Amino acid sequence: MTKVTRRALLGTLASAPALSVIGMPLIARAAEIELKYGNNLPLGHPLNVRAQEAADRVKTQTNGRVEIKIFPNNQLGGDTDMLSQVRNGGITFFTPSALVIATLVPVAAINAVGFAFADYDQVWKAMDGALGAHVRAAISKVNLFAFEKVWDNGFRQMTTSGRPIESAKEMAGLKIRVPVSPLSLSMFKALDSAPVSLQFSEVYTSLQTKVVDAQENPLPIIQVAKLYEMQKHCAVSNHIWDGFWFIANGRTWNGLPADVKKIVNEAINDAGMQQREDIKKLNATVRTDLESKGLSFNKTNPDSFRAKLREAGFYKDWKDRFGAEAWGLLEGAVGALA
Ligand code: X2X
Repeated sequence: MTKVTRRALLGTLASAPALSVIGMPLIARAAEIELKYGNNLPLGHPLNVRAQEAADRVKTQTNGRVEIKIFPNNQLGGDTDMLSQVRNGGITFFTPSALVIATLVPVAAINAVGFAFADYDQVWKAMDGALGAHVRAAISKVNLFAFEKVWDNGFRQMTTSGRPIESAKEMAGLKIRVPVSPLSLSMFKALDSAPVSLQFSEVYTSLQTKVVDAQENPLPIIQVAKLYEMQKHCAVSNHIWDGFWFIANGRTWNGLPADVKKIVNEAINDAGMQQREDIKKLNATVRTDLESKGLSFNKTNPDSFRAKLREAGFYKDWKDRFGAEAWGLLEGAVGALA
């Protein structure tokens, strides 16, 4: 029998019909460049749906040269683990929430200052404008590349297994899970709660085992991660607007050929814009769905929360921590805060 090189064999198989006579499925050519992307959300979340579309588009537009492999739902570890992996190049892409990347780039939490944004118009103007640019520049200083368009997590709401929260006074002593985020801890302490920082991978179990009684997240997350199964009440507080920065390891990113970078950049940013639209549409229906699953909703009194935060020195403290420049950009977008 003549010797067949592996390349020739693959060539033969690739030109054969999908199910060849010898019964082997078509073997696709392996991509030259394989890039791993890890995230903390279940597959059904728009972030994963649109990221997969971006990955497919990249594969097509590079004629199969570049493959982005997605590892959703904390498959590669929790938020803190993935943040170190994207720093050391173990993975190329990660989408940390602004709250979480702030453990590394403190100013990135600026969009999460309590009760800063009134609505999405203010959010996108700021994040697609000077405030977002300021944060991306800070991210680049730790050798990470941040894509221009921040993806939407949403306005965060509080859920509890015990009594409902209507005003700031019900926050006293509340055992509430918050992300691994100095700003979230500080804010819930200022509200007299007992916040516990946990990675998202641990939230469902921590509610189930009653390590905590409450948590706070945008409604699409409460829906997709089934957190409603462990909670009774949802307080519509809109206390933080949160987004996901799509980031890349700086070395890997800079080492990619220019044409590949351009294709990936456009695919990711376009997908991000579509993901924002998905969340917008979801926001119109998600409450009714969660109500049908047994979660009861109530309004809150935002002024009581703001007053409590002001009294506790929260705004003054974070103005000092973020610095005058960043704070000025935030206030430029939302008006005076402290
Ligand atoms: O961990 C959370 O609560 C989540 C999913 O919103 C973030 O990634 C910050």
